[in-house]
Amino acid sequence: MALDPDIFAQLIDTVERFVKERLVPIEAEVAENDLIPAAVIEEMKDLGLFGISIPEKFGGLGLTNEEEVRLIMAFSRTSPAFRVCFGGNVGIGSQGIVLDGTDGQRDKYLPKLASGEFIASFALTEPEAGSDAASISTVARREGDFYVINGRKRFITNARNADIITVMARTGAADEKSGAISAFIVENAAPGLSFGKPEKKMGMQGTHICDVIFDDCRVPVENLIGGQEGIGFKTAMKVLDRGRMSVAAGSIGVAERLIEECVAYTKEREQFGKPIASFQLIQAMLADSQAESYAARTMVLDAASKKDQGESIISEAACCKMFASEMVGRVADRAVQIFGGAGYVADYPIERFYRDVRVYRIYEGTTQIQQLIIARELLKDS
Ligand code: COS
Repeated sequence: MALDPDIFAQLIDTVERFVKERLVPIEAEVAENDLIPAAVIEEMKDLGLFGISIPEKFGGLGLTNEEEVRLIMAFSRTSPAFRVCFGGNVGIGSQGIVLDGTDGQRDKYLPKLASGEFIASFALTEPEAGSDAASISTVARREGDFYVINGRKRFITNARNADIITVMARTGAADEKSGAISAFIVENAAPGLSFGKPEKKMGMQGTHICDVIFDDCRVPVENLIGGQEGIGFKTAMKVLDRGRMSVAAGSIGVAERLIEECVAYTKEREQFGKPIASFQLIQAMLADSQAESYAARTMVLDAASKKDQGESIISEAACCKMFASEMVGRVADRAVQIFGGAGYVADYPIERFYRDVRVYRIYEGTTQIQQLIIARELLKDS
């Protein structure tokens, strides 16, 4: 159920102030140190950000889809790295349990995820299985009251500091595709679990990704999500539908921030004796960015409200993820162009945002995978 509009407006106001006063001033420092200060993460917990998508009865805010994307847009007018702190708890790390978990799994994990006491991560991708997610080769073999997991996951965000990881593994035959995949909750203390080295990335400093290695890793049978083998691929796909809306909303927040930076810069920077904002070729770039960002905002709000009305939004979520992530790539590129040399050097935030947003077109399904999903939904027999 939607929050009281006044309470929701207050929440957005608080988030906007937190972003402006607390996060924007430390963006450069976070990127430089590749670390988000622990005190800032605690403040995010106090704001309730880790539990926005978790139902109230488990201690979360239980926001509607529309409220959630509005909040993420407001929060994302800063380095995208900050959203990653709670992104797993709100999206792909927790939603498997919210959507398909047993009552026992929900009772055990959701309150801790909602408060931020536990950090959640999501492990689907493997060295040989990226876009073709159904081809994963990590195996979970039942042995009495345990599953024994063997395999390797790749590029897993927040894996090292996660308390639980939602892991997709094969419980059926190797030649069977999606119907042979199950999802597990793996706690960080599970025997046989280890991590690769943190990868050096193009952007998003302050967030870390690494391999997750399962070497006869033993997981109790009660941690099989939904208590049923073979439904894990569908769980992962449903979780990704939701995650893709978050990526789209995040793209819009960053685009709006970049447009704001561009407007301020063009009014202040003078060439040929006047502010560059007075030149129509500059205005055209500002206008294109504004129109595209507004289009993305409108489509994300529409898709979220459809979801709140109980409609399936598989195609809409893919459209939003594809359009918004490509949009912010273009907006960031124009921002570099508008700032010129100042957009290429690290004294201004533009070059950092340009690198940060590049991953939006890749993770949680590449643009090309979103195209496949949209076309599949269009062409399937009704
Ligand atoms: N919600 C519910 N069920 C879904 C679904 C969704 N969004 N998407 C697919 N399914 C179901 C299908 O209906 C099908 O069910 P049946 O077997 O009962 O018919 C099953 O899942 C398999 O679907 P499909 O045949 O479409 O699977 P494919 O192997 O063709 O793969 C893509 C589909 C390419 C879309 C999938 O592999 C994908 O999303 N890849 C990208 C992975 C990704 O985003 N990785 C990022 C990792 S997290 S950073």
